[in-house]
Amino acid sequence: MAEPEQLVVEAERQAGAAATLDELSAVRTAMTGKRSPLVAARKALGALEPDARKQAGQALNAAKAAIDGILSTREAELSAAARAERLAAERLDLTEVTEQPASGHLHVITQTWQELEDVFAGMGYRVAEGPEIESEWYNFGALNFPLGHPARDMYDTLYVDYGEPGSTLLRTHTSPVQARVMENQAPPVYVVAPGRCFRQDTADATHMPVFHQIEGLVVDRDTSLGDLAGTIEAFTAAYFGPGFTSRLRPSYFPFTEPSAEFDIQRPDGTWLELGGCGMVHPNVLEACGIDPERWQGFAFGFGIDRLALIRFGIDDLRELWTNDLRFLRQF
Ligand code: FA5
Repeated sequence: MAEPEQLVVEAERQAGAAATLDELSAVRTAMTGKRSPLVAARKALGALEPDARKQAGQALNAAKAAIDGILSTREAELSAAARAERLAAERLDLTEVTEQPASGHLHVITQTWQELEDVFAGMGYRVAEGPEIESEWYNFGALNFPLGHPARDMYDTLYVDYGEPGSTLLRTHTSPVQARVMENQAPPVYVVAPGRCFRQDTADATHMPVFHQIEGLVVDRDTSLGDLAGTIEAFTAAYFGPGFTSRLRPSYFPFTEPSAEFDIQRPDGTWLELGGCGMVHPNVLEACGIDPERWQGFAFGFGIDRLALIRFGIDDLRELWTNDLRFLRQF
């Protein structure tokens, strides 16, 4: 029969060799179960003399305790290893990114629009908004275009099939926001109104049927054409930086008198027409409930899309609408 010490050594060997908890469980059955040498040795004790039985019994008890200790130590080791393995398998690292997701950015026109708002906010202007679907009154009537006046033909208007024929349209410029602001705000007024405009224009390098303008309106006491020219120049320097300058050329708009077109000169010396401007016509002030004897104003409106062309050195407006990512990613 195996000596108790030998059983302990054997248990140690087998427990050490067990690589999993299942294997260890088999070792436990073999070493301490009903058919184990330990149990067999205990059964055989009855045949011994009392003294020898006592001695052998104590040796078996000590061996059993040692074997139980070995098994539970090994069980703890294997449980820890199994747990570590499970954690590793279930690990989900939410911060681990193997491939950078594509991140977008604002479109050139949106960037330009926001930068313009910033420049004018820095000059003390508030931002105003108006509807894209406008009434004939705000787009033309309030702006001193009499019904049937040929100046209305300057704007290739897109009419909306709503209400009286010709009463509702897609605004052809941001100037109707001038009238809406003056109706609702007592002077002094310093606002800019960026927004989308629509005309029946054929798309080419400098025209699109849908485009963007930013309108500026100032109504205050003793406002002069000099203030208007100074404002355009201050804006040109603030937005484009040194090397750029501006000029006004006489022009005609029904809602301003005198009226001018303004151009920007690029560092290479070339000029590009950017927009229109002028002193707000007394009829417009009156139509909006402002006394032209007490208040004067100036207004300007220019194309945001054309501005983006100058600013980013793009040579064709249509590029901005192709949604070709290879083009758009450059800005
Ligand atoms: C106007 O629209 C006037 N409302 C501007 C104004 C405001 C004058 C306040 C006086 C006082 P005009 O039609 O010239 O003016 O257009 C102004 C600018 O809008 C143009 O110089 C151009 O930069 C831009 N623009 C006009 N039509 C288009 C188009 N089809 N595509 C792109 N930009 C355009």
